[in-house]
Amino acid sequence: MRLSRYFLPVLKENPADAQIVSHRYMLRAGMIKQQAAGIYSWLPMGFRVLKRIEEIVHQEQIRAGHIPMLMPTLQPADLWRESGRYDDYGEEMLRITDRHKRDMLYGPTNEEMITDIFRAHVGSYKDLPLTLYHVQWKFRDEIRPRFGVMRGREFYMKDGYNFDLTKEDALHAYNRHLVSYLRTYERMGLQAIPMRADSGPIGGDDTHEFLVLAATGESEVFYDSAITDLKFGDREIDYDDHAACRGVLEEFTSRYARTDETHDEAVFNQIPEERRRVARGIEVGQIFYFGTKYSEPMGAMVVNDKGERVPVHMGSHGIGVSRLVGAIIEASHDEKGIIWPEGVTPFHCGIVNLKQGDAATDAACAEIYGALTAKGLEPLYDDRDERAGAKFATMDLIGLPWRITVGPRGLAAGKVEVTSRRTGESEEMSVLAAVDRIAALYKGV
Ligand code: 5CA
Repeated sequence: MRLSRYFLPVLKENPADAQIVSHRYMLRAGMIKQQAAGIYSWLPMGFRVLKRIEEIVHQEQIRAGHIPMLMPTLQPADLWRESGRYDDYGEEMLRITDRHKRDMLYGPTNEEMITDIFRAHVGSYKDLPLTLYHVQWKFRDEIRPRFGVMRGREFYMKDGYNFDLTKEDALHAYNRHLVSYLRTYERMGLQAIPMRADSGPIGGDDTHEFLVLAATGESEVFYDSAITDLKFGDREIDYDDHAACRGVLEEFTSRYARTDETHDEAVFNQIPEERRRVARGIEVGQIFYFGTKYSEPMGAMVVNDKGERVPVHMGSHGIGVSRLVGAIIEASHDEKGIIWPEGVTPFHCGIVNLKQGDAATDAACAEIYGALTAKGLEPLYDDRDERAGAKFATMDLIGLPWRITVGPRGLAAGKVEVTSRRTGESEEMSVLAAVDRIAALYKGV
């Protein structure tokens, strides 16, 4: 993409109403525009990041054996009357009446609808286990939408639902989700810690939230600092292996880590004092096991191997896809702007032309652009007729992890400059070496 042809409405001033850094930078970097309280348009730069996060979520879900599909945003109220949640959900549910006076709602989550799909099409234990998921817009009429996309009213969420014959199998699905979530967040450059939490309106006793530590997080968290040493890394895991998945869950949940909802001061105080941490975190996902809470009232039954009809055991598992855009910025920025991790960056590399209109400089930029594109990478080429300082400021604000700077002086010596946004360190090298360097940095990302 050439910046002169792109749509990047960067703001020079700090927006007055943005209280936290991610909200400020998302507005300043032209990623989003607020349309109503808690409702945002995703401008091209923001949309790119959202899609990259969504793609990682899909890849890791599919790797874990889960099946993608798509359910609508609008749902009939009758389904929710069956589970009893139409009345229970309260004012967070946006209720809509259509022209035939039928009660509808904008889905805040999809347990009822997926259970309806299941009961219509599945009748035998032989079709289990089954995990279906989608990534879809949700609406929760939050009383206090704030912090930009972090607590929106309309937000983008991955929600998955497992159907299993037994509680033991459903707990394996829970463990499998925990493992796949660890991989998912690490690929986004995040450490998200599973913490014992409260299940709220979704229900059930078993639930973990995944929290990214950040001073601006909305949840108060209590944990043993030893937990932050754990990394999932690139270990191979067989998602059908119950013991292996349980082992990972035990490893990542054996240390004390709880949100304020489940915090227990007496248990916490048994940890050596120097390892006790009280901090804040951003909830980027949550997994639940709730047994037959929906399958029983809604009649989602299968025939087991003895010929008996039994309700299926279920759980649901969410990732806050749009919230993650903000959470990643909270975890990765400096005073100049965003610093995107390679896994989610909107463009792989910026190209800054220091002397637009100079034949040799323009040609070298075009060569780099073409070579990166040929390697399957997406560069953003700042080909505007602007001062170098303004170009650098824009690049720093939008946070591409790598930048190639091209100017007549360097070119005379056969060199361009490759700069890391994270460290600020630059290295001079030939055009070809720069292209190879960038390509190598993205191998395996
Ligand atoms: N049905 C279950 C699991 S799919 C469910 O809805 N879980 S949830 O309520 O925990 O939501 C899943 C994730 O969506 C949360 O962890 C959070 O990251 C994100 N989320 C929830 N509310 C909002 C909101 N108002 N704005 C942005 N993201 C949100």
